[in-house]
This record gives sequence, structure tokens and C-alpha cells, in this order.
Amino acid sequence: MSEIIKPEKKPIIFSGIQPSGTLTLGNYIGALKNFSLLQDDYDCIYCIVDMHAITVRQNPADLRRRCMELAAIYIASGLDPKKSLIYCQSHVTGHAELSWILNCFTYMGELNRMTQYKDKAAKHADNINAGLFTYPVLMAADILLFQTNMVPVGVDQKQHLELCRDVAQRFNGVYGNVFTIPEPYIAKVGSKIMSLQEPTRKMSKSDPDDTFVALLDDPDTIRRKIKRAVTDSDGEIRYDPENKPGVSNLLSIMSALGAGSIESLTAELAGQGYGTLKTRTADCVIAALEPLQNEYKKLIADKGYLQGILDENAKTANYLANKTLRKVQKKVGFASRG
Ligand code: ATP
Ligand code: LTN
Repeated sequence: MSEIIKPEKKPIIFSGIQPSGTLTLGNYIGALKNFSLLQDDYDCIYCIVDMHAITVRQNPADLRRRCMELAAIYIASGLDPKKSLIYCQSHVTGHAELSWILNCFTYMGELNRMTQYKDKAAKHADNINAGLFTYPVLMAADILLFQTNMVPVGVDQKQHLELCRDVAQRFNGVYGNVFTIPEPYIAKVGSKIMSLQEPTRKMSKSDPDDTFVALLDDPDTIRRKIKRAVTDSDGEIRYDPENKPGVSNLLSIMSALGAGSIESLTAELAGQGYGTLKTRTADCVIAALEPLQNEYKKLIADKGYLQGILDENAKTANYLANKTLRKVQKKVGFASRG
């Protein structure tokens, strides 16, 4: 009798990006760029986290448009919709349902320590809503719903991921092995790209336009923004994030985009001025973004195609999410369904 060989199950990758603004070079280097590198060796799920985005007030028409644009960006960055599951968070009800249950396993003290919450509360003092506070619980639900093994993110999300692991372990401690405990996947170079204007702060898509390079900026805009990037006055090209955050940021950007190691770049550029450093950085960024931009233009012109992918994938994601959700509901003792 011939033996049936089961295809080996690949580990699961999950990540999400908020459609809360124009995606930046930071989002690309810290997260997006790594997504497509993983899709051959893992089962990848990439979510458009629109439910997270409304923790900050959004214009409804803009949010809807940005969800579609983010789907196009995902694909334009190299994600193959046949290999990676790209879908919208709000199309899968399990996110909200699991999030509620996990809220009951998360302590106020844990959420109070989250630095993203503190930063965002300070930035939006007029709208410190409960969603902003419980944001990391929804993120934990996103990840745990799919029995995720690994989560590619920028370093700013490390704390949220640790909370996710703690909550999952707490839940498993009470009910048995319900959730897979996920590991972060954080690149060595480029996991925190800094603002061009304030290089001690993270580059962020909800900050003013001149602080970041947007993925869809044209070459002239990219050159102008990088030319105006804040550096320092000692004129030496050296990697020293503490004392030379602006120069170090440009070196990190180049290195993360494949221009060589930080050491080789520093050796190569030693003795040259910041003008050269900035021109070289701009060249790297323009070259890295060009294929994505060309692909994006084609994709965004075909909304029917994008909508079709999101609709189809919502069904698959709901199916997968419900497998975990039903297990969790049963474990906590929710009434049986006929
Ligand atoms: P917002 O400003 O609206 O909070 P954001 O720019 O921080 O948004 P997110 O959607 O929260 O972006 O993040 C998407 C992914 O990009 C996450 O994995 C995050 O860690 C990563 N990321 C965001 N900013 C940077 C950055 N400056 N450097 C490296 N990675 C980043
Ligand atoms: N919180 C993340 C976005 C996000 C996410 C996720 C990332 C929401 N859910 C699940 C990885 C896995 C952020 O603010 N960058």
C-alpha cells in the first residue's frame, strides 16, 4: 500500500499595518519589505488593520480609500496574493470577538505601561478613548486568532508583542494549550527608522509630511526631503545613533535598502560631505521604491481586482479565525450553539 505523504505544515506569519495615512519609508523598511521575503517559506497572513486605525479619529471616505490603497501597496511590494492572505481586519468578526475575551485576561497595569499608548495619548489629548488604551489587546487577538508562529514588525511593536505572549500564556495556563505563543521577527538593521526632521523620534505616518519619505513620493520630492533632513554640524560621516542620530539614520536607511553594511558604507563615504551622503541616500531610496511605485500605479487603476481579492480572502480569514475562536469560546464556557 502506498504511503500517503502529508505536505508539511509551514509555520504561520501574521502582521498588520494601519491604513492611518500615507505609508512611509519606515513602514517599508521596518515591516513591508520583509513581508514578501517570508512568503515562500511560511504561510503568511497580512492584514489591513482598519479597526486599529479608528483609535485615532479618521475621515470615513479617506479611511475606506486608504484600505484599498494599502491592499495595492501590499501587492506592489512583492506580495503574491496567491501565496499570502491579504485581507481587511473589519471583514473578519473574530478580531473583535476574541479581543473582548482577551480584554478579560489583560490587566490595567499591563496596558498602562505601553509606551505607544502614552505617546498617542499625549499626541491626541482631546481623544484619549478606551480603544486607544486596549489597542494592544486587539493586536493580540489579531495574532492569536491564526495560531501565529512569527510576527514581522518594527522594534516599536516589541512591547505589544511581549504583552500578546503574556496574555496567551496566561490563557493557556488556565485552559490548556489553546494559543500558539508567537515570536517577534525584527530585522537587525532598519527596525527603527527615524524622523527626517527630528532624528531622535521614530518616523511616523501620522506626523507632518516633511518628516518622512512617503512610499509614493516622486523622485524630486524624495531628493528634496532627504536634502533637508536634519544632521549635525561636525561634518563627519560616522555611525553613532546617540550623538549623530541624523547621519546614522541615513546610513541605516541605505544599509537596510541593500547598499552594503554600515561599516562598508562608512568606510566608503569617510571624508566626504553630508551633501554626498544625502545624494547617495536619495539615490538608494528612489531606486528601491521605483518598482513598487510602478506596480502600484497599475494595481490601483483596477479597483475591481483589489476588491475581489479582499472579498475572497475575507472568507478564508473568517474560516481560519473561527476555528480558534470557537475553541476559545468553548473553553471559557460560552453557551453551546445548537
Ligand atoms: P501611526 O503613525 O499611524 O501610528 P506608524 O507609521 O507607526 O503609524 P503602523 O501602521 O503603526 O505605522 O506600523 C506598521 C508597521 O511598520 C509596524 O510593524 C511598525 O513596527 C513598522 N514601523 C512603523 N514605523 C516604523 C519606523 N519608523 N521604522 C521601522 N519600522 C516602523
Ligand atoms: N500595532 C501595529 C499594527 C498591528 C499589528 C497587528 C502588527 C495591528 N495588529 C498584528 C503585527 C501583528 C502597529 O501599530 N504598527
